[in-house]
Amino acid sequence: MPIRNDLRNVAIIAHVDHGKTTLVDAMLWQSGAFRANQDVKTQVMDSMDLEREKGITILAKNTAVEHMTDAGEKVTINIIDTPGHADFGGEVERGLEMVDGVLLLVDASEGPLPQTRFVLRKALAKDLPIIVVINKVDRQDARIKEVLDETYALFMDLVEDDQAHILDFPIVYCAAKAGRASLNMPDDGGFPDSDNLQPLFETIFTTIPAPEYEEGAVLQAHVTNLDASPYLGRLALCRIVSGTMTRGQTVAWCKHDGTVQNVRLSELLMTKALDRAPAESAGPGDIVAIAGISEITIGETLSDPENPQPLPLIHVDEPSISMTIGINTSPLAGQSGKNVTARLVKNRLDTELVGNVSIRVLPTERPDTWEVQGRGELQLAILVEMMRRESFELTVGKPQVVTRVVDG
Ligand SMILES: Nc1nc2c(ncn2[C@@H]2O[C@H](COP(=O)(O)OP(=O)(O)OP(=O)(O)O)[C@@H](O)[C@H]2O)c(=O)[nH]1
Ligand SMILES: [Mg+2]
Repeated sequence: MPIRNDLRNVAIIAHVDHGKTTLVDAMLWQSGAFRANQDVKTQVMDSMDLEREKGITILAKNTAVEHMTDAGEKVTINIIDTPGHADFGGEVERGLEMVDGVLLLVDASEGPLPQTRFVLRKALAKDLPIIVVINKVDRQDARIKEVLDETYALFMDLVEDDQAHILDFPIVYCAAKAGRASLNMPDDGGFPDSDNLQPLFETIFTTIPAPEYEEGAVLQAHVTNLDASPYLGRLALCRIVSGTMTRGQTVAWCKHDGTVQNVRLSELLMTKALDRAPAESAGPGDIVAIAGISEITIGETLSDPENPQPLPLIHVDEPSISMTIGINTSPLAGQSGKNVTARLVKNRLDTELVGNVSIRVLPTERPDTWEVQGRGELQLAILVEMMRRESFELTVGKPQVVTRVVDG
C-alpha cells in the first residue's frame, strides 16, 4: 500500500506531570514554530484559563511541526498532547484514535505510576508502536536505570502473548525542559549527550509508521474531537483515514443513530504550530478541522455521498463518579450569577455532553437538578468551576461512586 512518508501522527501519553506539555514546547521551538525573540509562555499548549491556573492539561490538543530528517526530507509531525490526570482519560482514548504511535513518557525519578499503566494499556489495546521516553533525567533524584527496569516490568505485565514485538521499543532519554535528548543513558541527574531533540525526532521518523492508504478508496474521516471558533462555529477535528477532502465539497455525514445526511464542508483547516490555517484539500492520514456541520459529534464519520462507509463509533470507559448539579434554590439566589434558571443549566449540560464523551447527564426526581456522571471528582469539579465562571449559580451535591448492576 502507498504511504504518506511526509507525515507522522503521534500522541504523547504519561502520568500527570511527567512533562508531556513541556516536551511539546521544546518540539515546537526546535521546529522553528516561534521567532527567536518571541515571547512564548511555557506549556503553551495548556491554553485554557483553568489549565494555566492549575498547571495541568485538561483537554487533549493537537499541534503540527515540520521537521527535517537526517536525510534532509521535510516531514510534518502531528502531535497530540494528552492530559495525564486520570479524570481526563477519555481525552487520551480519543487522542489515540488520531495517531499511528505514541511516546510514553516516564519521569526518571517517579517511575511508572497508575496513569502510566492506564494509558499504556490503552495504547497496547490499539496495537500502537511505542517509544519509551525517560524524561527529567536531569532531576537530582533521578534513578534512570531502576525506572527503566520498572517500565519493562510494567510492559511485561500488560502485553498479550502475541505482542512480544512491542517489547523491542526504542528508549529515548530526555530533559524536556532543556530540550535535549539522547539514545545513550545519561548519568542520574546529568543531561542527555545531544544538545537538542534530534535523537527523539529521528526515533519518531523510524518507529512511528507513516500513514498507509489505499489508492482510490472512498473518503472516510473520523471525528475524534470538537472545538469552536467564534467565526466558524463548531469545528470537528477529524483524522482522514482514506480518500481526500476538499473545501466546499459535499460529504455524507454518517451519524450516531445510523442515518446519513449530505452536508457541505464550508471550511477546511489544517494546524500549523498553534494556528489553524485554511487548506484547499487534505488526504489520508491528515488531521483536519472542518466547519459547516453544527450538530456533528465525536465518533461520527464523514464519507462519500455515493458510497458512505461509516467507521466504528469510538468507545470510552464508563463513568465512575456522579454528582448532582442543579439551580441555586437558596433565598439568596440570583446575587452572584445571572444564569439561574433550570432551562439554562440543562442547556449548558447538554452542550457539555456534545464535546465530552466521558460525561453523562441523567434526570433526577427534581425538575431543576441533574445527576452528572464523569470519570472523577476533578473532572466534575472543573465542569462546575467552568459553569460558575460562565455566571451560573449552582447547587452541587457530594460526589458519589457510580455503582453498576451487572447481570441483574
Ligand atoms: N527537571 C525537569 N523538570 C521538567 C522536565 N520536563 C518537565 N518538567 C517540569 O515538570 C512539570 C510538569 O510539566 P508538564 O509539561 O506540565 O507535565 P504534563 O505531563 O504535561 O502534565 P499534565 O498534562 O497535567 O499531565 C513542570 O513544572 C515542568 O517544568 C525536565 O526534563 N526536567
Ligand atoms: Mg500537560
